[in-house]
Amino acid sequence: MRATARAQPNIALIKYWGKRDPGRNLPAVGSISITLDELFTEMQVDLDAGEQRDRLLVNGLEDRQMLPRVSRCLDSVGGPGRPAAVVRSTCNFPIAAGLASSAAAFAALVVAADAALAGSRDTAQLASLAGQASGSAARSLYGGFVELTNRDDDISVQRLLAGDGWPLKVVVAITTPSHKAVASGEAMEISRKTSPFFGRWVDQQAADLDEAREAIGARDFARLGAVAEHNCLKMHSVMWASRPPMIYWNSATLACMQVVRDLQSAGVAVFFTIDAGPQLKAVCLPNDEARVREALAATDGVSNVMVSGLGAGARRVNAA
Ligand code: 2P0
Repeated sequence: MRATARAQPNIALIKYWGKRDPGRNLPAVGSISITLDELFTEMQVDLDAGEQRDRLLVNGLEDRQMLPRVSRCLDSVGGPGRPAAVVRSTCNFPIAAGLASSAAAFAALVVAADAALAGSRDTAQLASLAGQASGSAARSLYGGFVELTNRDDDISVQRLLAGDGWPLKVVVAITTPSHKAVASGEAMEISRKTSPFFGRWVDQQAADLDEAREAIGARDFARLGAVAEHNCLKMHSVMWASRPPMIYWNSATLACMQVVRDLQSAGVAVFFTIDAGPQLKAVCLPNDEARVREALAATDGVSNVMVSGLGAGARRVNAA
C-alpha cells in the first residue's frame, strides 16, 4: 500500500498548447518532447497511513493548492473507493516556473499510485491517466524522444527514439525561480477562446510534427532546431495575441535568446525553446555543451544554469 516512483520532466520541442476537450483534458495538438535525466521528482504514495483525507507534502511542506488535482489523479488510478493517501513529493528543481514540474509530478504519481495499489497497468495506460491530470505528464512516462499523438478520444504516447540514440544535452538558464502568474491550463483556455492565431496554430501543427519526426529520424540537428524554434515562437505568438495577453518572458529570457543566436552565428550546434515561464532551454550537441553553459551562465539576469542529458521514463524506485 506504499510505493515510490521517480520521473523526470520533459521539454517539448513541438509544443502542446490548447485543449480540444478541457473536461477530459484532451490536447488540441500533438507534441514531441525530450525527457531529461538530471532533474527529477519523486512521489511516495502511502495508502496505509490511516488518514481520513488525502494529504500532499511537497518538499516537506503541506500543499493544499495542488491537493485537489492530486486527489483526482489518485481517484483515476484507484477508483473512488480507494483509501485516503499521504503523498510526499520531493523535487530537485524549481516548481511551477516553466520547468515542467507538473509533468514529472503526475507521471511519478500515477506510477507510484498504481504500484501502491498493486495495479498492473502498462506504460500506455499509465500515460493516458497521467495525461488526464496534466497533458505534458503523459510524455514523461517514456524516456528519450517522445511523441504524444492527438487522437479523437484518448491520449496516445509513443517513444520515437531512446535518449542514447541521439544523446543531446539541454542547458536550462534559470532567470527567476518564482511561480508563474497564469497556470498553463488556464492560459491555454484563454488562448483558445481569444487568440486570433489559435486556429492557425492548430492547423499547422501536423506539418511541424512531421518535420521534427523526420529530423529526429535522420539525426539532423539543424533541421530539428529550425522547426523547434519556429514552433516555440508560434506558441508564444498565440499567447501574446490572447486577451489578456500572456507574456512569460522577461528581459533575461530575451538576452538568452540573443546569446543562442550569437552562438549559432559562431557555428555552435544549439537551438532554444521556451515554455510557459521565463527560463530558456538551450538544446545542443554534447561537444558544445561547455560553451553553451558558459555563455548562458555569463548572461545578465541568469541566476543559475542546469545541465541535463536525456533520461528514462517514469519508474518505480522502491517500495517501503
Ligand atoms: C508543453 N506546456 O508541450 C507545453 C509548452 C507549456 C508550454 O504542456 O493543463 O501543465 O496540466 O494539461 O501539461 C504545460 O501544460 O497543462 C505544457 P495541463 P500542462 O510542454
